[in-house]
Amino acid sequence: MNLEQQLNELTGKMYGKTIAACTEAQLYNSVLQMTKEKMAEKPVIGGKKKVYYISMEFLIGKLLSNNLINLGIYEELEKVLAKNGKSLSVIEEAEPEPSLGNGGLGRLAACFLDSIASLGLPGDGIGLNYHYGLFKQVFQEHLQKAEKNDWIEENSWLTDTGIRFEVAFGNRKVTSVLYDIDVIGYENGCNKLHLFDLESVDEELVKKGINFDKEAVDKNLTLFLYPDDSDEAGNLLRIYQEYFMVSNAAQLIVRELKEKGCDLHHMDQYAAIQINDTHPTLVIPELIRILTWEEGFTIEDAVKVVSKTCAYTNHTILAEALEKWPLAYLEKVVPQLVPIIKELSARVAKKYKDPKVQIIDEEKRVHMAHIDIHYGYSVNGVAAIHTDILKETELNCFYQLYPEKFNNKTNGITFRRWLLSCNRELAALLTETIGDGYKKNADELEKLLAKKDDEKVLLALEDIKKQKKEALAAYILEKEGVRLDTNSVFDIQVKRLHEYKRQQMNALYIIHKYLEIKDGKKPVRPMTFIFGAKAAPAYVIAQDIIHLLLVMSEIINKDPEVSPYMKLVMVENYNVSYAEKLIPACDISEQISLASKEASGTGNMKFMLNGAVTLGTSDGANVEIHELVGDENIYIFGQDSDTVISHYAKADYVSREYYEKSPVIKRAVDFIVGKKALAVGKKENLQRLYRELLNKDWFMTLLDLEDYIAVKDKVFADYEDREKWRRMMLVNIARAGFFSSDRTIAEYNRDIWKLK
Ligand code: 26V
Repeated sequence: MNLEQQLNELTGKMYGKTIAACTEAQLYNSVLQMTKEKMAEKPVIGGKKKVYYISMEFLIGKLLSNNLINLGIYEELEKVLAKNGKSLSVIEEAEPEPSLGNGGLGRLAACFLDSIASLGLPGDGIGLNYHYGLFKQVFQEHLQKAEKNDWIEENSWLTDTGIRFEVAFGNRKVTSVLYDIDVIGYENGCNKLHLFDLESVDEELVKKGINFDKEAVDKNLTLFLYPDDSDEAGNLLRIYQEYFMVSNAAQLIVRELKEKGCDLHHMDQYAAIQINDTHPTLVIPELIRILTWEEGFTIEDAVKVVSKTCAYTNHTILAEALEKWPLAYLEKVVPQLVPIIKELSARVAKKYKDPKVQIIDEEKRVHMAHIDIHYGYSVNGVAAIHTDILKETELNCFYQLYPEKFNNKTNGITFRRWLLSCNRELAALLTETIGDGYKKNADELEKLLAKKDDEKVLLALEDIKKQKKEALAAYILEKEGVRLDTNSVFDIQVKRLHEYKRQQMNALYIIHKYLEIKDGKKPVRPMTFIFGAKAAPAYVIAQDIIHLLLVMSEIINKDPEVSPYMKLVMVENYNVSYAEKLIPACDISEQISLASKEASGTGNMKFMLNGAVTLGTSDGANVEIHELVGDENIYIFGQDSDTVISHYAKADYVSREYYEKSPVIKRAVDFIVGKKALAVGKKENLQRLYRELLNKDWFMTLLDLEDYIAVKDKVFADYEDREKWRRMMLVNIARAGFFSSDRTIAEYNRDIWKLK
């Protein structure tokens, strides 16, 4: 049976209709079903040893397009549908997006699963099946409101495995349900994403917005993904979630190892457990508990084998993001683990006197990262500069103890989603120009460098950028009601909202430009500034920054004197699907974090791959992008990480000095609380942000503002040298091969997992 017959049979069975007669939603469901069946026919990737990638977040995004590409049937299906008067891209819109992650960390986990399967390595993800992903963002009165964000429909990618485990919180027991999502490699076999749910979960608990009864753990455990912050009840629930995940993970792993006939004393020869940030740390004491209590191990043997099996990835140096749980919380949630954690802590205390490396500190807080470092065999950072900072500064005392455990694994992105799927036009041009070897071997993108002076290729690149800008402009007009000029320069900053990422610095540049236009200094070409960002609901200053951006967009877009020259749009509910539309349309990629603070960034890689030029600080993977493309194909500004770290050490940064010294800075900052802004926005929010910038500015916005303005002006000027710009686009694409997550995963396997 050919594809068309198969699909027709399914639409007939499911809806009693032909392809042509189905609605888009019915067709989506039928195509989903057909794709699932085809994936189920693929061989499961096997091998003696398997990696278990445990993570609280898998920001998988929509799956249809990617699965079709990896199965190798995208184009064929597209044709079949077209023949029947249907459009695959319209059908793709019907898929709900599972937002099972906050941002970079969760999206990285999803890219990794794709690469593990695409390299044919045995490796499964283990996480939670949140019923509501990260909240849905809506804007009301220039403020962010959070709404619940459901994604599970009657037909979905989830398959109930029939596997159930019991999880004990002290004396209280709950039952889990295991759902699997197949992860298909690019022209390869299948692995699994295991998502555990709570059998007794109750969606009725959710009332208005995203509020729910946080105490009813046996009903709420898997309702929500945590948006990075919370109150005390929330913190307790977070520990419940973490333990629920790792208890299930440990049971699943032990069960699979036994099925393979593994003597658990040699667990490390059959399994590598990658701990994605500290959130799954409790898997270490939990495995030790199972081995000693249920498998008759001595504590010595259990500690030894678990320490040879678990490896830890650090994703941030921000102190406030490193988990430190009060021992009292753990006593409440998982009393059964407390004696083990105490034992692990006592062993460390006996060996090392330095208070900085203890597991339980003097205030009786348990430092999760310290458990991972002492009782895991590998500690890795996610970009070269990040790992250096861990070794030299943040984790230096641990590096002194265990230099051999530390290693770097620079992040990567899957080119299937971030090129083949989101930019089919560019992929086609690349195939035409350099062949399609780059699809399996990303380094082959370098072949493009030979076309650096090929007018035809350069113009084709520019043309694709224009097409993508037009597609984005149409989408933004429909969704946000703002009309964009596709001859303008598209400058984009999309990522979670956080002070260290410095969206506020970008906002100050925009205010500065607005004031220049008001003064009569008009740019030679219109500028379009696009933002997308969610802020954790309890993060007050982040909410204020969103407020400022929304206020500014109203002021700018409604001013007939200014709007022909600049537009500002903050898109609502930025998510993976939106990213797939924004990134291919970008000219200038904003990566402007305070140096030392952005561990890696992965958006920076996606933009580069799609031919945007980076405007950034020497931070995270920007440093490696800079090395790869050279000075002439990137715009770097601002203080370097050593300078920033020394400001923190000496506590000598005073933002007000920068404000007072520079009339340009002063004028832009004052605008926030000036008449015009207050006429549109809220006094409370704007004044709070103003005071924060003047009196605190913990992430040093004003430190780099002048340099940022100067370099950004240069970027816009250079854009007018079209020939130069086209070549920059080409070099960026050609040098992006290093950032394929296939390379990252090959390194994890070579240095940490050693699967085959
Ligand atoms: C968590 C929290 C929680 C409390 C308040 C502030 C805060 C700030 C940041 C975070 C995120 C921690 C982990 C994380 O998502 N890291 C990101 O990981 C990406 C993948 O490695 C990396 O590209 C990003 O640079 C890094 O921020």
